Amino acid sequence: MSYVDEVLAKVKTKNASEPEFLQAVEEVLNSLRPVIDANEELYRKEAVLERITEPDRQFMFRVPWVDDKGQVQVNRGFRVQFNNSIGPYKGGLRLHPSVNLGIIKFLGFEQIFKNSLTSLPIGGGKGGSDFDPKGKSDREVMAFCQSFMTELCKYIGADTDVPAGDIGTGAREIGYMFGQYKKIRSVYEGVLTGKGLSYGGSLVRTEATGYGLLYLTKEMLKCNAKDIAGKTIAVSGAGNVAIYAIQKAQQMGAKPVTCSDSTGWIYDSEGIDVALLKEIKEVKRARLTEYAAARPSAEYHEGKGVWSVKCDVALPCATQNELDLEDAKQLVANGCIAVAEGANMPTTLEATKYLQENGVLFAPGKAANAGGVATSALEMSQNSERLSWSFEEVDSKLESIMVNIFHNLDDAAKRYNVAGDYVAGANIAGFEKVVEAMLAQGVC
Ligand code: NDP
Ligand code: 2IT
Repeated sequence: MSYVDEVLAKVKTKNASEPEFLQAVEEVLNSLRPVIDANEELYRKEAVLERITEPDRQFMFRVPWVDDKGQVQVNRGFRVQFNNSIGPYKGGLRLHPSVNLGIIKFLGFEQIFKNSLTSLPIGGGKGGSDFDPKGKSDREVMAFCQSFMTELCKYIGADTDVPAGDIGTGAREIGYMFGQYKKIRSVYEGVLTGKGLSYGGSLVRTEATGYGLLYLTKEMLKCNAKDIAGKTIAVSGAGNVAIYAIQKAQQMGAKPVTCSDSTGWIYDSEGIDVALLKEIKEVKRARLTEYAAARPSAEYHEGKGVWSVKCDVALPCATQNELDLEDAKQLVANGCIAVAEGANMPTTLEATKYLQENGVLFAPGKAANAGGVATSALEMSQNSERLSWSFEEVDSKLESIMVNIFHNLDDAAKRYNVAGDYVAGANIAGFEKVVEAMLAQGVC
């Protein structure tokens, strides 16, 4: 049995109840076969794959807090520190009722390779809780965040592990968590990224994931003799990543016509009105029905359906496994030429295969959405030197990081004779650097 198959079998046995984690490991290990096969003896002896698929450590803890009625509520908190071979653990905190250990592990595992691709010194980690911020008062969110950080602060630090936002964790939550960390530890340090601009945040961090997604998509299209300008774009999600992806796509002369949330989706034949979307989602924290009510050109549909809209480019920006085989078939039938993942693992394995086999350019999340964590690393640099860079400076660094990521994965795919397979290219390029560091540091 090949080394990859042997490790895949072991990982499946050990983590049988974690389907998302198994899906992520399967995708990465399968696409690493050319590299592993070329170094099989060394990697087997050094147990490289067993080590990289097992987190350094994982924390699970009780998060008790008091709701507005005086009732005590209990959530479960997680932090998985996956791999710190190339830098302190770095990765977001997801607050969503679906969160469990397997989901945090899949996100932490992806983060190892994503962070490596940024070319910045950050390791892989992820955390979160099954707490649902939706419908909670600001006081309830604060109570949860303070309780969550009361435990989490034991395991993190500016040179140890630096969390950030993800689904359900935005500027409000990061602010409450930062305040609690500072109070308990009495240290003012860059322990979180995505902070407010008045207390150590970086310009462009809010926009970074969506903007970065478009910088990479534009470069991918350009290198395949296509232009982003004039393209019709289908976007899913209506949160941080989706909003700024839509904004940058418009700035590039493309026309995003959809967005979605967990209850329904919008088709706007005139193109999405970003100011209206921001008002509804960032200020009012309301549903997309309000968007349709305010825009005569918009239709609201219940449930799922964004991928049925005819588009040139699809940008899934909501959550994992939101684009399945049926959706992929529909996209191909409608003439879609490119899919770039703003979310983490939004495309199922079957759908990815179908899209690639049908000539659709496919940029995987660990490359395409790396602009968020890359800008987090730039926030860490600014905190270390106690300076703040201008919007233009951070934005131009972000753009060059995304362009470099695309060329690194394109080159890696070509080196291993899988030209155009950007999934393999991203995994190979991300893996090579981490493994070199792991081997140099011995058995640890
Ligand atoms: P937000 O919480 O800001 O927005 C998430 C959006 O996706 C909302 O519109 C939400 O709808 C929708 N959504 C979430 N879960 C589901 C679900 N189970 N079914 C349908 N819709 C859902 O999160 P972000 O925009 O920050 O994150 C989106 C994706 O991007 C995630 O996969 C995240 O891991 C990834 N990502 C985020 C980065 C960041 O910097 N924020 C960086 C890199 C990747 P509703 O409001 O109704 O729940
Ligand atoms: O998935 C991700 O890369 C994020 N949620 C951002 C992580 C970060 O540390 O900025």
